[in-house]
Order: sequence, then C-alpha cells, then structure tokens
Amino acid sequence: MTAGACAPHIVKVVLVVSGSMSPDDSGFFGRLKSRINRGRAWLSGDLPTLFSGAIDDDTLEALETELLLADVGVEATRSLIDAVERSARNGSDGVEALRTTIVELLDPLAQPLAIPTGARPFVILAVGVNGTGKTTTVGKLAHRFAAEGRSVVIAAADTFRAAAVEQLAEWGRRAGATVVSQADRADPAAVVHDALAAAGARHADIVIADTAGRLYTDAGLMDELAKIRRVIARFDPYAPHETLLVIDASQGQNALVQAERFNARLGVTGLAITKLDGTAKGGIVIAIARKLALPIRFVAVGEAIEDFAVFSAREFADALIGERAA
Ligand SMILES: Nc1nc2c(ncn2[C@@H]2O[C@H](COP(=O)(O)OP(=O)(O)OP(=O)(O)O)[C@@H](O)[C@H]2O)c(=O)[nH]1
Ligand SMILES: [Mg+2]
Repeated sequence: MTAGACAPHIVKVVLVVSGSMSPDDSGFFGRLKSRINRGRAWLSGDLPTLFSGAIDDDTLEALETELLLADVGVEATRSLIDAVERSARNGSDGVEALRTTIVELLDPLAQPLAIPTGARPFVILAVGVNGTGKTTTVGKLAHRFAAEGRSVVIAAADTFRAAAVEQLAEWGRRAGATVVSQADRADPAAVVHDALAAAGARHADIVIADTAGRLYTDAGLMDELAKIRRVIARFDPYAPHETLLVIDASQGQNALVQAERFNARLGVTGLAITKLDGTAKGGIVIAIARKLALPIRFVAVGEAIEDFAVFSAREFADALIGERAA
C-alpha cells in the first residue's frame, strides 16, 4: 500500500431536507404484498382455496408443504400447523389462527432501532455476506436519518470494491450526509477511525459504517471486522451501538445460517432483511424469528428509498396472508 493510500477523503454534501424524504411505511407494506413472490403471494394466493372446505388432514398437509416451501422452517411450521389444527377443533377460522400465530411469533422481534440522545455519535456497523444489500441499506438509513433532521457520517469501509465508495457518495449526496473514504485497499478500520474523528469534530448524531461482504467462514475477514469493532470501542466503549446484519431473504435457509454464524461471532443486535420482493421464501423471516431472537429492524422490497421500512409484525403477516375478510 502506498503512503497516499491512507489519506482520508471526505466528501461533504450540503443537507437538503424535503418533506417527501420520509418513506410511507404503510404504502411500503402494500408494495411488499404485491411484490412477494412477484405478486403470487406464497400464502394469500392459495389460502382461500385451501381453507374453503373443512380443515382436515389434507388441508393441514397442503398448508405444511406451502410453509416449508416458503422456508418457514420445520419448527415454526409445526407451531403454525398446531395453531390451525387447534382452531379447527374449536370451530374457529384457520386463516385467522395462522395470522395470529405469525403475529405472536414476530411481534416480540419487531423492535425499531431507537437512537438514544445520550450516545453521540450513535454508531451503526453494517455487516453481512456478499451482495445482501449492505451498501444500499446504509444509503437508505442515511437518507432516513437525515430526513429526520439528524446529521449523519457514512464510513465507506468497504475498501475492496471501488464502486462501493461511488455508490455511497451518491447516497450521501441524496441524503445530505458526509461520506468518509480512503483509497482502494486501505485498512477498513482506518476508514472507520477517520469517520469517527470527523463525526466528533462535526458533533454528528450518527455514524453508519458500510463494510465489505464476507463469508463467516473466512477467519481473516471476520478478524478484520473484530478489528473495526475494537477501533470503534476506543472512541466509545459502548459502541458500536448497533451491529446490523443485512441478510437477503431470497437466500432462504442460507440467510438463517448467516444470521446464526454472524451472531455467534459478532453479537448481532439487529437485522435488516432485504429483497423480500420477488422471492417465494418470505417465510425465512418467521424461521429466523423462531430460531434466533434477534430484533428485526428493517425490511426492504427493492432498491429505492421508498422500498425500505421499519419492520411491523402485523403488516408483514397481512402481506403474507392477505387482509382479514370484512
Ligand atoms: N430487488 C432488490 N434488490 C436490492 C434490494 N436491496 C439491495 N438490492 C440490490 O442488490 C444489489 C447488491 O446491493 P448492495 O447494496 O451493493 O449489496 P452489498 O451487500 O453492499 O454488496 P457487497 O458490498 O458486494 O457485499 C444491488 O443491485 C442493489 O440495488 C432489495 O431489497 N430488493
Ligand atoms: Mg457493499
């Protein structure tokens, strides 16, 4: 690495906040519904037919197959089937039993990311395997926070991909956030260090660090994340305040394994679940909730700012199952 590679490069962009910046989350869940499995919602499409007659063993078996195909996972599928079976015995509505059980499972984990006034800057570290949507999520988050009137510094700590810096510079421009970067192949921990120093000098509210995608099996790259965390902790022993794992819902059971492994190594404090559009595997959200009690902070159904929302258990269940009949 040349000496010049370590020189910090700070892109300062003027903050422009307009009223349209804050995404409408209720509209978002409408989009989620229309986009899951490209409009052929994995449950709502088939439920009316499935539950049109008496709920018998065949119905339950068909539902079980649907749930497993949607990557709900064996354990969560079992508890959902049990709930529907119980409701059938009581003569109540199977679809509503399914909805209630899904909401009961997800609701405790629908914990929005709270930014306390005490922690300044509040530090968010975005991690995950390659291509899950980390950089996009960091950009959307910066946009969201800026729209709320907070000052944001983005640390472009993916120094492997030159395009990541450009991607973030563009998001930074749109969000009115400061983007701190260094030359290609620079030490990501040094970029985060510079970003924290810049945030301190500017009294910024939030620092969001983007990191390169990595497999949890790559010990060297996982150590690199540990180093980034140590650098952050030198600024504030309680930071990072949020270790946000970004997972791609369309990867199904693989996403669950990623969550398990990253959590074991880093202590994940929140999840952003992306690419719920165009996947038949939206059930992975339920499997993750059942297996790992990790807060689900955000969900995404596309690349645009408005395709990003705070997770809501009720809205999610409605998107999967369809609205309650009037
Ligand atoms: N359909 C869809 N595409 C998304 C979503 N979120 C991100 N993408 C796209 O997925 C691709 C990868 O997104 P990035 O944000 O670059 O992913 P990343 O995790 O930063 O990738 P690496 O840094 O290479 O590990 C891009 O084309 C994004 O536009 C989403 O919710 N839905
Ligand atoms: Mg990236």
